[in-house]
Amino acid sequence: MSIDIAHIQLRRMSMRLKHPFATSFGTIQDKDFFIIEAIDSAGRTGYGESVAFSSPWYTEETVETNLHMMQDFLIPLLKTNTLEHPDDISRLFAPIRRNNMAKAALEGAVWDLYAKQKGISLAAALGGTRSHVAVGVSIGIQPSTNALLAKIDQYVQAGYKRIKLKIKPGQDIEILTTVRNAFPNIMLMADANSAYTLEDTHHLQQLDELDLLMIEQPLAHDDIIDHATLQTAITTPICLDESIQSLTDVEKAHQLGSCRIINVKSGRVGGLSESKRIHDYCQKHHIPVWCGGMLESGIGRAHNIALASLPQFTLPGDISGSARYWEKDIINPEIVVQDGYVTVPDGPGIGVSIDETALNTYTTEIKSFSMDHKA
Ligand code: OSB
Ligand code: MG
Repeated sequence: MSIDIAHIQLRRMSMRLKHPFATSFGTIQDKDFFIIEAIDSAGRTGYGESVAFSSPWYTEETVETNLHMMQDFLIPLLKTNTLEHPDDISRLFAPIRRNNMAKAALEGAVWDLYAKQKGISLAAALGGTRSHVAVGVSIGIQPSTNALLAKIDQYVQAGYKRIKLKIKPGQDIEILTTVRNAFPNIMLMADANSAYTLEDTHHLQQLDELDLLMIEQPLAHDDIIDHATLQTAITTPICLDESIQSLTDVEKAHQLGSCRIINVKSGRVGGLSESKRIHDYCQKHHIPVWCGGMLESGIGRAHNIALASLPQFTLPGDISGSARYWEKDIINPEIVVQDGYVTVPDGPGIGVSIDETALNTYTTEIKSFSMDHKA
Protein backbone atom coordinates (compact mmCIF):
# COMPACT_ATOMS: atom_id res chain seq x y z
CA MET A 1 0.00 0.00 0.00
CA SER A 2 1.37 3.39 -0.96
CA ILE A 3 2.05 6.15 1.56
CA ASP A 4 -0.90 8.54 1.79
CA ILE A 5 0.25 12.18 1.53
CA ALA A 6 -2.57 14.69 0.98
CA HIS A 7 -0.77 17.97 1.62
CA ILE A 8 2.66 19.37 2.19
CA GLN A 9 3.18 22.60 4.10
CA LEU A 10 6.41 24.54 4.32
CA ARG A 11 6.55 26.69 7.41
CA ARG A 12 9.24 29.31 7.37
CA MET A 13 10.55 29.65 10.91
CA SER A 14 12.55 32.28 12.69
CA MET A 15 14.09 31.33 16.05
CA ARG A 16 16.84 33.00 18.03
CA LEU A 17 19.51 30.94 19.78
CA LYS A 18 20.00 31.84 23.45
CA HIS A 19 23.71 32.32 22.82
CA PRO A 20 25.58 33.12 19.60
CA PHE A 21 27.44 30.08 18.20
CA ALA A 22 30.90 30.91 16.78
CA THR A 23 32.81 28.66 14.37
CA SER A 24 35.97 29.13 12.28
CA PHE A 25 33.66 30.71 9.66
CA GLY A 26 31.53 33.13 11.59
CA THR A 27 28.80 33.43 14.16
CA ILE A 28 25.18 32.23 14.09
CA GLN A 29 22.42 33.48 16.36
CA ASP A 30 19.26 33.88 14.31
CA LYS A 31 18.04 30.67 12.74
CA ASP A 32 15.90 30.90 9.65
CA PHE A 33 14.71 27.45 8.45
CA PHE A 34 11.70 25.41 7.36
CA ILE A 35 9.52 23.00 9.24
CA ILE A 36 7.97 20.63 6.71
CA GLU A 37 4.56 19.16 7.42
CA ALA A 38 3.49 16.10 5.40
CA ILE A 39 -0.22 15.64 6.15
CA ASP A 40 -2.27 12.55 5.23
CA SER A 41 -5.98 12.30 4.42
CA ALA A 42 -6.73 11.28 8.03
CA GLY A 43 -5.05 14.48 9.27
CA ARG A 44 -1.92 12.84 10.67
CA THR A 45 1.16 15.04 10.29
CA GLY A 46 4.76 14.04 9.73
CA TYR A 47 7.37 16.70 10.52
CA GLY A 48 10.73 17.42 8.96
CA GLU A 49 13.25 20.24 9.32
CA SER A 50 15.56 21.92 6.82
CA VAL A 51 19.04 22.47 8.24
CA ALA A 52 20.69 24.86 5.77
CA PHE A 53 21.78 28.20 7.17
CA SER A 54 21.10 31.68 5.76
CA SER A 55 24.52 31.80 4.12
CA PRO A 56 26.46 28.96 2.43
CA TRP A 57 29.43 28.74 4.82
CA TYR A 58 28.99 25.08 5.81
CA THR A 59 27.91 23.59 2.47
CA GLU A 60 26.65 25.39 -0.62
CA GLU A 61 22.98 25.20 0.43
CA THR A 62 21.04 28.07 2.00
CA VAL A 63 17.50 28.60 3.30
CA GLU A 64 16.58 30.17 -0.05
CA THR A 65 18.08 27.36 -2.17
CA ASN A 66 16.20 24.86 0.03
CA LEU A 67 12.94 26.68 -0.72
CA HIS A 68 13.65 26.84 -4.45
CA MET A 69 14.53 23.13 -4.62
CA MET A 70 11.60 21.98 -2.51
CA GLN A 71 8.88 24.00 -4.21
CA ASP A 72 10.12 23.94 -7.81
CA PHE A 73 11.60 20.43 -8.10
CA LEU A 74 11.17 18.08 -5.15
CA ILE A 75 7.53 18.62 -4.15
CA PRO A 76 6.45 18.27 -7.83
CA LEU A 77 8.29 14.91 -7.91
CA LEU A 78 6.46 13.77 -4.76
CA LYS A 79 3.19 14.91 -6.25
CA THR A 80 3.52 12.95 -9.47
CA ASN A 81 4.82 9.68 -7.99
CA THR A 82 3.57 7.15 -5.46
CA LEU A 83 5.77 5.86 -2.66
CA GLU A 84 5.65 2.43 -1.10
CA HIS A 85 8.30 3.22 1.50
CA PRO A 86 10.32 6.31 2.54
CA ASP A 87 13.42 4.60 1.07
CA ASP A 88 11.86 5.22 -2.38
CA ILE A 89 12.34 8.98 -1.97
CA SER A 90 16.11 9.01 -2.39
CA ARG A 91 15.73 7.17 -5.71
CA LEU A 92 12.95 9.54 -6.78
CA PHE A 93 15.11 12.57 -5.93
CA ALA A 94 18.32 11.16 -7.45
CA PRO A 95 17.95 12.99 -10.82
CA ILE A 96 18.18 16.28 -8.91
CA ARG A 97 21.89 16.82 -8.26
CA ARG A 98 22.90 17.25 -4.63
CA ASN A 99 20.82 19.80 -2.69
CA ASN A 100 20.89 17.21 0.07
CA MET A 101 19.44 19.37 2.84
CA ALA A 102 16.37 20.22 0.76
CA LYS A 103 15.88 16.52 -0.02
CA ALA A 104 16.40 15.43 3.58
CA ALA A 105 13.89 17.98 4.91
CA LEU A 106 11.05 16.51 2.82
CA GLU A 107 12.19 12.92 3.25
CA GLY A 108 12.31 13.40 7.05
CA ALA A 109 8.68 14.57 7.11
CA VAL A 110 7.61 11.52 5.09
CA TRP A 111 9.60 9.17 7.35
CA ASP A 112 7.79 10.61 10.39
CA LEU A 113 4.40 10.35 8.66
CA TYR A 114 5.14 6.77 7.54
CA ALA A 115 6.08 5.71 11.09
CA LYS A 116 2.93 7.39 12.48
CA GLN A 117 0.77 5.60 9.89
CA LYS A 118 2.36 2.30 10.95
CA GLY A 119 1.96 3.19 14.63
CA ILE A 120 5.66 2.66 15.35
CA SER A 121 8.42 4.98 16.50
CA LEU A 122 10.73 6.55 13.93
CA ALA A 123 13.61 4.90 15.79
CA ALA A 124 12.01 1.47 15.32
CA ALA A 125 11.20 2.24 11.66
CA LEU A 126 14.89 2.99 11.06
CA GLY A 127 16.12 -0.11 12.86
CA GLY A 128 17.17 1.59 16.08
CA THR A 129 18.07 -0.64 19.00
CA ARG A 130 18.90 1.75 21.86
CA SER A 131 16.45 3.17 24.39
CA HIS A 132 18.92 5.93 25.36
CA VAL A 133 21.61 7.70 23.38
CA ALA A 134 24.81 9.16 24.82
CA VAL A 135 25.26 12.85 24.14
CA GLY A 136 28.05 15.36 23.91
CA VAL A 137 28.08 19.10 23.47
CA SER A 138 29.64 21.26 20.77
CA ILE A 139 30.94 24.52 22.21
CA GLY A 140 31.48 27.48 19.90
CA ILE A 141 34.63 29.62 19.98
CA GLN A 142 34.48 31.70 23.18
CA PRO A 143 35.61 35.28 23.81
CA SER A 144 38.19 34.13 26.40
CA THR A 145 39.75 30.93 27.72
CA ASN A 146 38.24 31.59 31.15
CA ALA A 147 34.78 31.83 29.60
CA LEU A 148 35.47 28.55 27.82
CA LEU A 149 36.64 26.77 30.98
CA ALA A 150 33.52 27.94 32.81
CA LYS A 151 31.28 26.62 29.99
CA ILE A 152 33.03 23.27 29.93
CA ASP A 153 32.67 22.98 33.69
CA GLN A 154 28.95 23.71 33.42
CA TYR A 155 28.42 21.05 30.73
CA VAL A 156 30.54 18.45 32.54
CA GLN A 157 28.43 19.10 35.68
CA ALA A 158 25.28 18.70 33.57
CA GLY A 159 26.50 15.21 32.62
CA TYR A 160 27.53 15.64 28.98
CA LYS A 161 29.71 12.70 28.03
CA ARG A 162 31.94 14.38 25.48
CA ILE A 163 33.09 17.95 24.94
CA LYS A 164 33.73 19.24 21.43
CA LEU A 165 35.49 22.56 20.94
CA LYS A 166 35.44 24.60 17.77
CA ILE A 167 38.96 25.61 16.79
CA LYS A 168 40.66 27.75 14.14
CA PRO A 169 44.23 28.82 13.42
CA GLY A 170 45.39 31.03 16.28
CA GLN A 171 42.79 29.59 18.64
CA ASP A 172 43.70 25.96 18.87
CA ILE A 173 46.67 24.15 20.50
CA GLU A 174 47.20 26.55 23.36
CA ILE A 175 43.52 26.62 24.29
CA LEU A 176 43.15 22.84 23.95
CA THR A 177 46.23 22.33 26.13
CA THR A 178 44.79 24.58 28.85
CA VAL A 179 41.48 22.71 28.67
CA ARG A 180 43.19 19.31 28.78
CA ASN A 181 45.21 20.34 31.83
CA ALA A 182 42.10 21.62 33.60
CA PHE A 183 40.04 18.53 32.65
CA PRO A 184 42.49 15.61 32.36
CA ASN A 185 39.81 12.91 32.14
CA ILE A 186 37.06 14.23 29.89
CA MET A 187 36.33 12.85 26.44
CA LEU A 188 37.57 15.82 24.41
CA MET A 189 37.62 16.56 20.68
CA ALA A 190 37.98 19.51 18.31
CA ASP A 191 36.14 20.58 15.15
CA ALA A 192 37.93 22.87 12.67
CA ASN A 193 35.20 23.20 10.02
CA SER A 194 37.87 23.10 7.29
CA ALA A 195 40.08 25.87 8.69
CA TYR A 196 43.47 24.22 7.92
CA THR A 197 45.52 22.99 4.96
CA LEU A 198 48.30 20.40 4.61
CA GLU A 199 50.77 23.24 5.22
CA ASP A 200 49.60 23.06 8.84
CA THR A 201 50.59 19.38 9.22
CA HIS A 202 53.45 20.12 11.58
CA HIS A 203 51.24 22.38 13.66
CA LEU A 204 48.42 19.80 13.80
CA GLN A 205 50.84 17.10 15.00
CA GLN A 206 50.77 18.88 18.36
CA LEU A 207 47.19 17.61 18.76
CA ASP A 208 48.62 14.14 19.31
CA GLU A 209 49.83 15.14 22.79
CA LEU A 210 46.31 16.00 23.94
CA ASP A 211 44.60 12.61 23.96
CA LEU A 212 41.74 13.83 21.77
CA LEU A 213 38.96 11.46 20.78
CA MET A 214 39.24 12.88 17.24
CA ILE A 215 39.81 15.97 15.12
CA GLU A 216 36.76 16.75 12.98
CA GLN A 217 37.10 18.10 9.42
CA PRO A 218 40.51 19.77 9.68
CA LEU A 219 40.96 20.29 5.89
CA ALA A 220 38.91 21.46 2.92
CA HIS A 221 35.15 20.91 2.92
CA ASP A 222 35.30 18.85 -0.30
CA ASP A 223 38.59 17.01 0.23
CA ILE A 224 39.31 13.35 0.92
CA ILE A 225 42.80 13.16 -0.62
CA ASP A 226 44.70 15.56 1.65
CA HIS A 227 42.88 14.16 4.69
CA ALA A 228 44.37 10.74 3.83
CA THR A 229 47.84 12.31 3.77
CA LEU A 230 47.21 14.09 7.05
CA GLN A 231 45.89 10.91 8.70
CA THR A 232 49.23 9.19 8.01
CA ALA A 233 51.05 12.09 9.73
CA ILE A 234 48.97 12.31 12.94
CA THR A 235 47.85 9.69 15.44
CA THR A 236 44.69 11.60 16.44
CA PRO A 237 41.82 9.99 14.52
CA ILE A 238 40.33 12.18 11.80
CA CYS A 239 36.54 12.38 11.59
CA LEU A 240 34.95 13.69 8.39
CA ASP A 241 31.88 15.91 8.46
CA GLU A 242 31.58 18.35 5.49
CA SER A 243 33.43 16.00 3.08
CA ILE A 244 30.86 13.22 3.42
CA GLN A 245 27.74 13.82 1.32
CA SER A 246 26.84 10.22 0.40
CA LEU A 247 27.58 6.56 1.00
CA THR A 248 29.92 6.68 -2.01
CA ASP A 249 31.97 9.38 -0.27
CA VAL A 250 32.20 7.16 2.83
CA GLU A 251 33.38 4.18 0.75
CA LYS A 252 36.07 6.25 -0.95
CA ALA A 253 37.21 7.93 2.26
CA HIS A 254 37.44 4.51 3.90
CA GLN A 255 39.41 3.00 0.99
CA LEU A 256 41.80 5.97 0.95
CA GLY A 257 42.25 6.09 4.72
CA SER A 258 41.01 9.70 4.89
CA CYS A 259 39.37 9.23 8.28
CA ARG A 260 38.75 6.68 11.04
CA ILE A 261 35.39 8.05 12.22
CA ILE A 262 32.30 9.40 10.42
CA ASN A 263 29.96 12.18 11.54
CA VAL A 264 26.48 11.44 10.11
CA LYS A 265 24.02 14.30 9.57
CA SER A 266 20.94 13.32 7.62
CA GLY A 267 20.68 16.80 6.07
CA ARG A 268 24.21 16.68 4.69
CA VAL A 269 23.81 13.21 3.14
CA GLY A 270 20.32 13.71 1.67
CA GLY A 271 18.18 12.02 4.29
CA LEU A 272 17.59 9.24 6.78
CA SER A 273 17.64 6.48 4.14
CA GLU A 274 21.17 7.44 3.02
CA SER A 275 22.16 7.83 6.69
CA LYS A 276 20.98 4.28 7.29
CA ARG A 277 22.98 2.99 4.31
CA ILE A 278 26.09 4.77 5.65
CA HIS A 279 25.41 3.29 9.07
CA ASP A 280 25.17 -0.23 7.62
CA TYR A 281 28.43 0.15 5.67
CA CYS A 282 30.24 1.50 8.74
CA GLN A 283 28.86 -1.30 10.89
CA LYS A 284 30.16 -3.86 8.40
CA HIS A 285 33.60 -2.22 8.32
CA HIS A 286 33.79 -1.44 12.06
CA ILE A 287 33.95 2.33 11.54
CA PRO A 288 32.52 4.21 14.54
CA VAL A 289 29.85 6.76 13.63
CA TRP A 290 28.11 9.47 15.62
CA CYS A 291 25.23 11.82 14.97
CA GLY A 292 26.15 15.44 14.25
CA GLY A 293 23.92 18.45 14.79
CA MET A 294 22.97 21.63 12.93
CA LEU A 295 21.58 23.68 15.81
CA GLU A 296 18.14 22.22 15.09
CA SER A 297 14.83 22.88 16.76
CA GLY A 298 13.32 20.02 18.75
CA ILE A 299 11.84 18.53 15.57
CA GLY A 300 15.19 18.09 13.81
CA ARG A 301 16.70 16.99 17.10
CA ALA A 302 14.03 14.28 17.55
CA HIS A 303 15.00 12.93 14.11
CA ASN A 304 18.65 12.91 15.20
CA ILE A 305 17.81 10.99 18.37
CA ALA A 306 15.94 8.34 16.36
CA LEU A 307 18.91 8.00 14.00
CA ALA A 308 21.41 7.82 16.86
CA SER A 309 19.52 4.83 18.30
CA LEU A 310 20.99 2.63 15.53
CA PRO A 311 23.67 0.23 16.84
CA GLN A 312 26.79 1.58 15.08
CA PHE A 313 26.26 5.06 16.63
CA THR A 314 28.80 4.09 19.26
CA LEU A 315 30.11 7.60 20.08
CA PRO A 316 28.18 10.42 21.80
CA GLY A 317 26.33 12.69 19.34
CA ASP A 318 25.99 16.49 19.14
CA ILE A 319 22.51 16.17 20.61
CA SER A 320 22.21 18.69 23.43
CA GLY A 321 19.04 19.36 25.39
CA SER A 322 16.53 21.94 24.10
CA ALA A 323 17.35 24.38 26.91
CA ARG A 324 20.89 24.73 25.65
CA TYR A 325 19.66 26.36 22.44
CA TRP A 326 16.19 27.83 22.96
CA GLU A 327 14.21 29.81 25.53
CA LYS A 328 11.21 27.81 24.33
CA ASP A 329 11.50 24.84 21.98
CA ILE A 330 8.62 23.85 19.66
CA ILE A 331 8.11 20.35 21.10
CA ASN A 332 6.65 18.85 24.27
CA PRO A 333 8.26 17.50 26.27
CA GLU A 334 11.47 19.36 25.49
CA ILE A 335 14.63 17.26 25.05
CA VAL A 336 16.43 16.79 28.33
CA VAL A 337 19.84 15.35 29.07
CA GLN A 338 20.07 13.13 32.14
CA ASP A 339 23.42 11.75 33.27
CA GLY A 340 24.71 12.25 29.73
CA TYR A 341 21.85 10.42 28.01
CA VAL A 342 18.72 11.38 26.11
CA THR A 343 15.76 8.99 26.09
CA VAL A 344 14.68 7.74 22.66
CA PRO A 345 10.93 8.43 22.42
CA ASP A 346 8.88 5.27 21.84
CA GLY A 347 5.60 6.89 20.73
CA PRO A 348 4.61 6.90 17.04
CA GLY A 349 6.94 8.74 14.63
CA ILE A 350 9.32 11.23 16.20
CA GLY A 351 7.44 10.53 19.44
CA VAL A 352 7.21 14.11 20.69
CA SER A 353 4.21 16.38 20.41
CA ILE A 354 4.35 19.75 18.77
CA ASP A 355 3.80 22.85 20.86
CA GLU A 356 1.39 24.48 18.39
CA THR A 357 1.52 27.83 20.18
CA ALA A 358 5.30 27.97 20.04
CA LEU A 359 5.29 26.64 16.45
CA ASN A 360 2.89 29.40 15.36
CA THR A 361 4.77 32.07 17.29
CA TYR A 362 7.98 31.34 15.36
CA THR A 363 6.27 30.83 11.96
CA THR A 364 6.69 33.77 9.58
CA GLU A 365 5.05 32.27 6.47
CA ILE A 366 3.22 29.10 5.39
CA LYS A 367 3.21 27.67 1.85
CA SER A 368 0.73 24.90 1.12
CA PHE A 369 0.90 22.31 -1.64
CA SER A 370 -1.92 19.92 -2.45
CA MET A 371 -0.62 16.45 -3.31
CA ASP A 372 -3.93 15.30 -4.56
CA HIS A 373 -3.30 14.22 -8.18
CA LYS A 374 -3.27 10.50 -8.00
CA ALA A 375 -6.99 9.82 -8.05
O1 OSB B 1 30.41 21.33 12.16
O2 OSB B 1 29.31 20.03 13.40
C1 OSB B 1 29.43 21.13 12.87
C2 OSB B 1 26.75 23.56 14.08
C3 OSB B 1 26.42 24.16 12.89
C4 OSB B 1 27.07 23.79 11.73
C5 OSB B 1 28.06 22.82 11.76
C6 OSB B 1 28.39 22.20 12.96
C7 OSB B 1 27.73 22.60 14.15
C8 OSB B 1 28.04 22.08 15.47
C9 OSB B 1 26.95 22.16 16.53
O3 OSB B 1 29.12 21.66 15.78
C10 OSB B 1 26.06 20.98 16.57
C11 OSB B 1 24.83 21.17 17.41
O4 OSB B 1 24.94 21.36 18.62
O5 OSB B 1 23.70 21.13 16.86
MG1 MG C 1 31.54 19.56 12.17
